[in-house]
Amino acid sequence: MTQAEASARATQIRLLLNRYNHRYHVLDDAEVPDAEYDRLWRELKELEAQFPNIVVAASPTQRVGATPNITFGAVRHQVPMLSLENAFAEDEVTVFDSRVRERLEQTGPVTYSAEPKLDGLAVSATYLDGKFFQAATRGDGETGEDITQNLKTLATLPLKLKGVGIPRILEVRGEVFMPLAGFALMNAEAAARGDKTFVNPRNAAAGSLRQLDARVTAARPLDFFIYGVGYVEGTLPRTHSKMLKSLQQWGFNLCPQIAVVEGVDGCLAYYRKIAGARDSLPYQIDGVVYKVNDLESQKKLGFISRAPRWAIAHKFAAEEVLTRIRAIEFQVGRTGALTPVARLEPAFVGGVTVSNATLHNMDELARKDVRVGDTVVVRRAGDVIPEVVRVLAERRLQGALPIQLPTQCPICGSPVTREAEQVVARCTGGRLCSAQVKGEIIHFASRRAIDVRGLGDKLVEQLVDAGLVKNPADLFDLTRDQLLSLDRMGEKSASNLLKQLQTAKATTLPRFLYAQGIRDVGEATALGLARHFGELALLRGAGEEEIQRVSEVGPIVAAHVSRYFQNADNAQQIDRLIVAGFAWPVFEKKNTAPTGEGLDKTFVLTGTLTQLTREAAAEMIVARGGKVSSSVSKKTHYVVAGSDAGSKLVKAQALGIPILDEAAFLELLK
Ligand code: I6G
Repeated sequence: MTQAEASARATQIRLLLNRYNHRYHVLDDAEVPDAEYDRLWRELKELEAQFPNIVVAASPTQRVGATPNITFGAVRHQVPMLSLENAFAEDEVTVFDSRVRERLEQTGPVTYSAEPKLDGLAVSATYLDGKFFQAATRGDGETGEDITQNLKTLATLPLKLKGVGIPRILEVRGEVFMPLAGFALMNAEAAARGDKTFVNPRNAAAGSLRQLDARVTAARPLDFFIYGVGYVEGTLPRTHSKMLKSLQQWGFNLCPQIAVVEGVDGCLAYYRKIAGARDSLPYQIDGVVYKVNDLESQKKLGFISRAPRWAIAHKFAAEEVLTRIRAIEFQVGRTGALTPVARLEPAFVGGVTVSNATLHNMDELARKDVRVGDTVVVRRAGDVIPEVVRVLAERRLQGALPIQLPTQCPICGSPVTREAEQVVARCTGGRLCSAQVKGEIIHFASRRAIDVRGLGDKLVEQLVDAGLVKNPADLFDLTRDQLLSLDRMGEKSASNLLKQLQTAKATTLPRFLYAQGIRDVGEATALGLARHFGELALLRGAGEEEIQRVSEVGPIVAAHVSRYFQNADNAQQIDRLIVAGFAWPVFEKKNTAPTGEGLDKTFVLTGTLTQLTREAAAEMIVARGGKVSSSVSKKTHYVVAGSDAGSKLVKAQALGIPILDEAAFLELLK
């Protein structure tokens, strides 16, 4: 790259960063995910490092935040409010630690204070002779906005400090944030009134602090954790951790997860611990911060451009990033349902590289109006399936057209239907559609169904594409030679698979029923059917009316079940499976209806259950006339919380919704 090219690119990035900064800091309405901002910032820093002549004083890399808004009075910071260098990979933390040790000429491990990095707003608060005097936002690092009246309304901000040794002038710095529970409650109330809700707790905190009427701020659930000091006249302890202790004794609130750690290994172990606890913390964090604990060493290390050399923010992998839509395709599932899927330019998000994201269904696709070539925000948090959050409409290419539902199945060419009022569009090809056949076999062999170990999705695809298998029963006619004819299938794998197919024949009646993939018959319904009829033959001969007596089954599911067993193809398949050797222990018949009451209620399931899967629990609720919702609101009657329950549990607690553990839930269903 030439200097002219670098200069042009740098100008372009600066314009973008200034715009994003204004949207984020002044309008509290981020245009792009934080990761996109960080990426551009790093690119600019690298360009400026490579071509020092292109650096300009107004570059965002030479400033800390946004130019402050003039709505509020200006406060000049006596000591600039700096930002932190970011590290995203462990290697970068190792490099940071090596540099610290090199500059301090220290061979042994350095002691660090490790702290969560809250996702809020950096604020400074000044005390004169122990009395609260003034507060300001960070602004551009040199000058912030005067938010004295608003900060004063925070219940956890001490107006008068207590204890001994309080410096004559003390400026503390920290993060104002909105705890998740308060955020949930505030948004639930806003939604109930029909008011606009906040996108996330950070925006809510920023919006709440920048109110012209301090009474509005007072009504908002804000909190303030102190993480350091700015201008001080007086003496302080000799380490950061002891200084924090003093601040706590004088009346300030500290983040409870702060810890002192030894060396880079201590830092990384702390990072992993906090990352693991992240979803159960009552506030949002976006990483952790390591600070050299000894204040004299901090002084020796000093600053580089606009950040201290003695601290670094170790950020979590971004959960939202920008990428582009390469194509939108339709996947066909085992019931023929068409799911639009976005093919993406690969993006690193939530710690993994993602190249596909679900668009759920046509309604969702239309609502988000995703088109080929669009720049989109993609999100992946925890183990959740990656999804397209929104389109950056201003970046849409000319001529990009809305996506239409195909009229023919993209796999088999059969017509696609979509019943009135239904969100799901379906291929009408049935077993003529290879996608449905593959889906049916994958479901049949899956862990919770027949559980054929070693028969993965790829192998099923190979078997169907090679014409060796057209339905689940064909699996049991496979020969060793047929398997060996497949690509990358060796002697050992073939004989293992044949063995596994043999073993799988010893099953249970509920599993066998669930494995048939009857529409709307999940594990809980299969269990209900098995309990009621006890024997497969009785179920096969039963009419709709008898099937409806099963407590888990309503008229629609009864019709699906009865139709399934009357279908000649299905009947033949079941006969073949039984001839092949499928067998199960006699199932104890239990015709009594469940006595659970009050199940016409709305449930939210969260966390990991041990005795049953979340899907099975959901089905049991639906079968008893209840509803399952994916989000907690005032309309939720119960939240069923397994282990590692996260923000939904927090929200339920905030809204005062009854919380059931697994045992209490099963008791309710009895
Ligand atoms: O922006 C920040 C967030 C958290 C910080 C910070 C912090 O400590 C937990 N610490 C410093 C020293 C600075 N910014 C400059």
